This record gives sequence, C-alpha cells and structure tokens, in this order.
Amino acid sequence: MYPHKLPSLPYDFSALEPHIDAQTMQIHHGKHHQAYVDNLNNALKDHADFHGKSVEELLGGIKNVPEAIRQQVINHAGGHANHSLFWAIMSKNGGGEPSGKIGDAIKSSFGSFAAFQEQFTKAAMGRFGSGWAWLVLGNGKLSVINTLNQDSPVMNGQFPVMGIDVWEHAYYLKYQNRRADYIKAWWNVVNWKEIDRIFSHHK
Ligand code: MN3
Repeated sequence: MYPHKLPSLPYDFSALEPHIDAQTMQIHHGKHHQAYVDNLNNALKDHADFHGKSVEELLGGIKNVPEAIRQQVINHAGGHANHSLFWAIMSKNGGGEPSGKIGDAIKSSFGSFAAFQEQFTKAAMGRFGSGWAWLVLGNGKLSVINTLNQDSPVMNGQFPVMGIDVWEHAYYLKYQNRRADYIKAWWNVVNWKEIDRIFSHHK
C-alpha cells in the first residue's frame, strides 16, 4: 500500500557472513532496495487509484497500470517485491536440505533435492545480464525459471516460492565476476523453514 515502505531486515547486516558480506547487505538493502521503494512511490504519486494496492496486486494486474508509469511499476514494484522475498528466505542458520511440505514437493517435482539444486543453479548461471532465478508455483506445479531485470513471476500469474538475485550488485564486492562462487555460497544461507512456511501458506 502507498506509500510503500522498506521492510527491515530480519537479521543483522553481518548475519550471512562469510557467504554474503555485511557491506553488500548494507548497500543492497539500504540503497538498492530503498531506491526501488522510493521510485515506486514517485511513480504512483499522482495515481491515487493505485494507492490501495499491494505490490503483488500492482504486478498481477500490470495491464491495468497506465502506460505512462507501467515500466516504472514493473521495475520498482518488481524490485520491491523481489527483494522483500529475498531477505526473508535467507538466514544465518540456513542451508542444508528442505524438509516439510516443500521438501516433499521438490522431491516429487524434480526427482531429488540434488536435481532441483542443479536446475536452479543452472537457471541462475544462465541468466545473461541482470535478473533472478526462481522456484515458482503455477497451476499447482513447481518449476524453475529465470527473469530479466526486476521482472516478477507474479506478472505471469506465477507465485514465487524462493528466488536468488543475480544482479552484480548482489555479489560483486565479495565475488567480483565469480557468479558461480556466489551461488554456491548462497545455498548455505537458504532459509528452508521460511520457504516451507511461504509454500505451505500459499497452497
Ligand atoms: Mn538486488
């Protein structure tokens, strides 16, 4: 709802060390995510009809957003929604393999956790330029996709269960051009408990 606000991080900037460094978290959350929120609010300022809508509602009904601000809403509501999910699905005590409903669903959809992990990593590595890789739920089925820039799966009627930011700003300070090393390290901070909660809640 307008004005949209930056959610606070559910942990300290240094909580994901050594996998994701504190400086990256600080800039990523405090500067990049804040900018998506500010730019979204700027875009919506003179469009009161849309002030009552959540970012998911804006993105899900993107065709109803006036053309003059549509691309800004795609970029900044997308950026806001994507990052809000991203912070939530990481944790200091993350990693390992999922259990619960999401663990079962991953096994039945992909054959094994290892097969899922390989497919997801490939989607994250294969995203040329800036974007995201996702595990999404659509028509009751789990699948792995990637999206360009801040495009949200919600625009295509898909529900994002988890996602990894592969914009260079997510890893460049610590990993420079080594996206593969960042993705490998990222698996150690994946918060499966929260992902299971998100997935179970949605189903
Ligand atoms: Mn980012």
